[in-house]
Amino acid sequence: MDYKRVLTVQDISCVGQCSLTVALPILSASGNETCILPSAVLSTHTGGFNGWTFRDLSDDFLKIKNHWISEKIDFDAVYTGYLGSAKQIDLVLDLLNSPLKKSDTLIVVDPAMGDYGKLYAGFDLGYVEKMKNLIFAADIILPNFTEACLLTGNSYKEIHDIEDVSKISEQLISFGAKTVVITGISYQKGTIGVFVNDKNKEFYFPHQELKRKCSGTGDIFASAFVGAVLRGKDIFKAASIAENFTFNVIKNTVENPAHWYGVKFEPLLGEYIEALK
Ligand code: PXL
Repeated sequence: MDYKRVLTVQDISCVGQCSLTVALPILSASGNETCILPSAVLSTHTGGFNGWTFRDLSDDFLKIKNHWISEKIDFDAVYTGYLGSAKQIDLVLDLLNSPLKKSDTLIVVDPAMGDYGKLYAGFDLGYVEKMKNLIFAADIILPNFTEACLLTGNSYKEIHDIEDVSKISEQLISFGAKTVVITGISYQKGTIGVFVNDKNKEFYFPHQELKRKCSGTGDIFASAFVGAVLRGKDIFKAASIAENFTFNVIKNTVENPAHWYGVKFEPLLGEYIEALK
């Protein structure tokens, strides 16, 4: 079995089941060595809690990067998620131009910055512009439909048109991304799914839309997808494994309104491991 070393760069939201508290267990469950570079530490995520704390770790970022370079460490894959500021996008770009990245290192970018038609708290259009530079550097990008619209200047809709989604994915490819995977695509009420365009082929994996919207599902999908790709699955198989896992963890949470802040993915990690076999 392949055993890859992946670096994931995103925040630690101490409570809230998103970013590193999701990426680390899922990537480890995929059977790969998982290294982390925390962009910031927050007491909770910003999607529904009030008065969260935020410590920017940009200063540590450079020191950590330089130490790794001096130790001759490199990575088979780099996967970025929520970054606290436009400055941190520059730091990631700098990291991708360093010896930490080999010529064949896979770069996966989840431009985590919005959902349901809106930017997350604390982000602005300057951040969106900056994110385009990271898209340019990526092999695979994993925006949800909101992020895909923000990046391409299209307006957000809840029900999507097949031709519009295809056109938006082409626009993103024209920005430099080699493969575009857009989550949260709904062509009709009651179904939702993931759309993949790898330049040669387009594919859509739909499933039933569940009643409740849950936070953190983009990070679950992205982590499960990256883990599957690192286990040698092709982009389409990886997207379907990640989509099934995401659907099942939402189903596992949906009847529990007190669990509004994230999804109960941990009891289903065994299913994910089985799906990778
Ligand atoms: O990718 C979701 C996410 C990650 N990190 C933080 C967030 C969110 C979504 O709201 O606030 C801090």
